[in-house]
Formats: sequence, structure tokens, C-alpha cells
Amino acid sequence: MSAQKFRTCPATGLKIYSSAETLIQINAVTAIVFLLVGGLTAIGLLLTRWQAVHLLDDVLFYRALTLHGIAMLVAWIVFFEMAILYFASAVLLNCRLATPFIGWLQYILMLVGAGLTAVMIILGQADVMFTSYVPLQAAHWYYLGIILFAVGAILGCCVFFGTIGLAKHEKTYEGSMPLVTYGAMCAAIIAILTLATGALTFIPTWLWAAGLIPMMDAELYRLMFWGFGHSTQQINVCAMVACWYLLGTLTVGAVPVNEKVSRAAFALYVLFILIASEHHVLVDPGLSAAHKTWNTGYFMHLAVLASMIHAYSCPAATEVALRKKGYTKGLFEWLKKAPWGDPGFSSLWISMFGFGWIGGITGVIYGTEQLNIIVHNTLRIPGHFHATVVVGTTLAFMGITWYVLPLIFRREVIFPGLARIQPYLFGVSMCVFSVAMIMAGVSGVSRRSWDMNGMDGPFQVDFGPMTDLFLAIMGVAGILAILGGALYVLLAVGTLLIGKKIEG
Ligand code: HEM
Ligand SMILES: [Cu+2]
Repeated sequence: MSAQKFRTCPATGLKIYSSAETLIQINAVTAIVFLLVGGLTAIGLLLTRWQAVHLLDDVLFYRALTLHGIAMLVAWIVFFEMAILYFASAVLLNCRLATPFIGWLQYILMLVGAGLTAVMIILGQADVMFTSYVPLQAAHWYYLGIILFAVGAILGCCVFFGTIGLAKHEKTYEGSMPLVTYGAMCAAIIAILTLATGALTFIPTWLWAAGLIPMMDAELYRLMFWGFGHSTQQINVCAMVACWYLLGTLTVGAVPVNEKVSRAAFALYVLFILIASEHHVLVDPGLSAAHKTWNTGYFMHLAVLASMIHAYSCPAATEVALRKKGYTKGLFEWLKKAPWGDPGFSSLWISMFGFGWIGGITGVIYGTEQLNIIVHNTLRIPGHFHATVVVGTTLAFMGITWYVLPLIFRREVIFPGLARIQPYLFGVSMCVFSVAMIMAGVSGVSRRSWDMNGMDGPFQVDFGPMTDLFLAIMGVAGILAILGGALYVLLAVGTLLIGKKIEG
């Protein structure tokens, strides 16, 4: 295994081993295929929640909602994260991949798992939505798919840790571990803890669905599920912030203003994220009011603090780098003269803006015990998390792609003019979509509801013309965002197929 093949990257001088390169490629491509599936289902959801259109019938709506959640939040994001882990370990540390065989096992298990889960949803055997709250029950194959996927992801993390150890042992890099790798390592540590919680949740549920366990406790399930479901979002945040630092370096040569502080912030995520999961059960009777207030009024903010630190440190790093290039006139020349035409740079900034100003602020407010009862299960919640996982994480991953294509796939991006507008089309319309969704939620429209007016119930609810307007804005902005997503898929896949090969 020590005789792995490598090439030397002409741009960075890093050694890139073929096994790592192939695994990065297939994980990234598979991620994009699932993004496409998620985007197709988004059309149906969007045009149904836009009440004036109300496209799908109730059964299809909930089926599409389930598939959308799984394809996007689970498959697209985690496959892409696997690519990031291999990149942050083998490529950035200049090292061969530890046990490429297990890397392949990671890929196959995750592919079989995600495929099985998706097929079960499409066949109508799992209309349980992404949270699969018991006593809703799916066919046991659905849970098995999720378990296989999670085991695959754990193996991916193991290969990552193995490679870091190998790099240390073989001294393939100098000094301390690069910040991006450190951030990815924090993501992988959280991933191991999270996936263990996921196993505790889904293995009994699977046995229950197979008829081997007589009952599952609904409240315990919810607590356990969110130990997994919320912490998973922190893997995404860690991976996203690691991408922010990487994009800062790739686009303008930024280096962290104070690397120790950034590292400490990553560590805060690892330490405090699991307890922050409890904001998902604030309206449930299980925990005491005092416990909830302490948790969400105080402890939650230790994890929030980490994001606040990165929210200063990332933009500051790009500012310092641009000022060093001589853009020092006034307070904002650096911002005006920044490379806004570089899709990596614009993705970085729109991602930071949407994640912090829309997703972060609403998240802190909605996660507070006293306010949660008002926002719970309204459209404010999907409005909030589309700002975090879509404008934040998804756009950051899209931004990285414009650099991965030439560096790892060795292809020139086709239609660079279109790539330049993609972050604006996708990111800005997704920001508008999220805010409009939040505003519809402010007027009380429920989330995950096919029948928001209670048409089939004894009392009909009319939300009035302002709500109709917000839903229409959500609809139009959502369509533009889907076009932006489609443009990304077309450009990325097109580049792989017909992009000019970069030699040498
Ligand atoms: C292309 C743009 C997108 C549009 C227009 C869109 C639209 C929607 C809509 C209308 C809903 C239903 C909300 C409800 O009725 O409660 C929804 C749910 C959801 N979306 Fe998206 N979405 C998009 C992209 C994404 C991405 C990229 C992710 C994840 C990375 C994502 C994750 C989710 C999740 C987790 C749900 C909740 C599923 C559930 O409640 O079980 N979406 N989306
Ligand atoms: Cu959460």
C-alpha cells in the first residue's frame, strides 16, 4: 500500500495521491446527483406551499418533502463532506490516504444506504419525513438504509483520522496542522459522536419497524433523534467554516488574523454542541422548564459564541489580505475592489452573510425557551434553516467546487461568465426566499402543512393578503434559486464531461 501513485500539483506544489483523488471525485459527483434529486423535489414543494398554485396532492407533497429532506440535508451534504475530509487530510497534508480500501467501503455503504432509503421513499413505503418521528413508521428497509449510510460515514471519518496520523508519522507537513484540516477534524469528531447517537436512535427504530421490539417511546425518540439531527448540523457548520477559511486563502490569499482564537472557536463547537440539541424539544413535556431555560438561555450561547468568533475572524482575514494588496483608501476600498467576479469569493461572502445575518440571528431567537412556543412548527423554522444549510453550507460547498474542478478534476470550468453569476442567482434569491418564508411564518402559517387554510377541517383560516404576498415572493424567489442550483449542476457536470483538460 505504500506504493500509491501520486502527481504533483503544478499550482500548489502539493502531492496528490490517486486514491485520494478518485475518492474525492466520486463522492463529490454523487453529492451533486443527490442535489439534483433534492432540487427536483423542491419544485413540487415550493409550488405546493405557494398556496395560490398548490400543485401537488397531499400524498405526493409529503413524499416529496421526505425525499427532499433526505436527498439534501443527508445525502448531498454528507457525500460532499466526505470529499472535503479526504481533501483536508490527504491533499492538504501532502500525504497518501490511509487504507484506501476502507475509503471505498465508505463510499459503497453510503451509496447503498442512501439509494435504499430514497427508493423506499419513492415507492411510498416511508412517508415519515426526514425526522421519522415515532409512532410514524416506515418500512424497515428505510431505517436500514440510514444505518448503512451512517456506518459508511463513520468509516470515512476513520480514514480521515488514519491519514492525519500517517501524515504526522511520516512528517509530510511542517509546523502545526493547517487550520482547514483542524476545522475538518473538529467536524469529524462531532460526526463520530453524532453518528453514535444516530445508531442509538435508528437501530432500535429499525428493530421496531421489523416487528422485533413491541414499542418505541415517542418522547425519548425525539430527544435522541435531535441529539443526532441537531449535532449533524454542527458538522455542517464546522465543514462550512473550514471551507470559508479555505476560500479566503484560495481567492485572496487570506490567513487567519489570530489562528489560536479560530482554533479555540472550533473547539467550542465540539464541546457544547450536543447540549444545544435540546432546543428541538422545548415545547415537549419531557424536560423541566428550569432545565430548558438554563440550557437555551445560557449554555446554548457557548456554541453560538464559536460562530460569532468565526463571523468576525473570516471577514477580517479577507480584509487584511486585501489591504495588503494596497486597497487601503478609506474604510471600504478593500470591499469595493474585492474580486466580486470570482465565484469562489462571492459565494464566500454571500454564504457568510446569509448564514450569520439571516440564519444565525433567527436561530438564536427561535432557540430561546420563552420564544420557541410562538415559532414552533411555523414556516419561520424552514425559513431559518434554509438560510443556514442552503445559503450557508450549500453555497460554501458550491464555491469550493469552482476550485476543486481545476485542482482535482483538472478541467477548466466551462462558461466562466455563467459561473460568475451563479452565486448571485442562487445565493441572493435563496436569501429572499428564506426571509419571505420567515415572514409567512410570522403570520402563523404552519410548516410541513399541505392544508394551511384548514380546507378539510371544521374551521377555515384565512391569513389575509400580506401572507399571500409573502408566499408569492417565496415562490418566485424559490424558482430563481432552483434555477441557480440547476445552473450549478449543469456547469459542474458539464465541466466534468466537456471542460478543457488541464495538462501537466
Ligand atoms: C433549491 C432551493 C430550495 C428550495 C426552493 C427549497 C424549498 C423547500 C420547501 C418549500 C420546503 C417545505 C417547507 C414546509 O412545508 O415545511 C423545504 C423543506 C426542507 N428543505 Fe428545502 N429547498 C431548497 C433547497 C434545500 C437544500 C439545499 C437543503 C439542504 C441542504 C434543504 C433542506 C430542507 C429540509 C431539511 C426541509 C424540511 C423537510 C421536512 O420538514 O421534513 N432545502 N424546502
Ligand atoms: Cu437544531
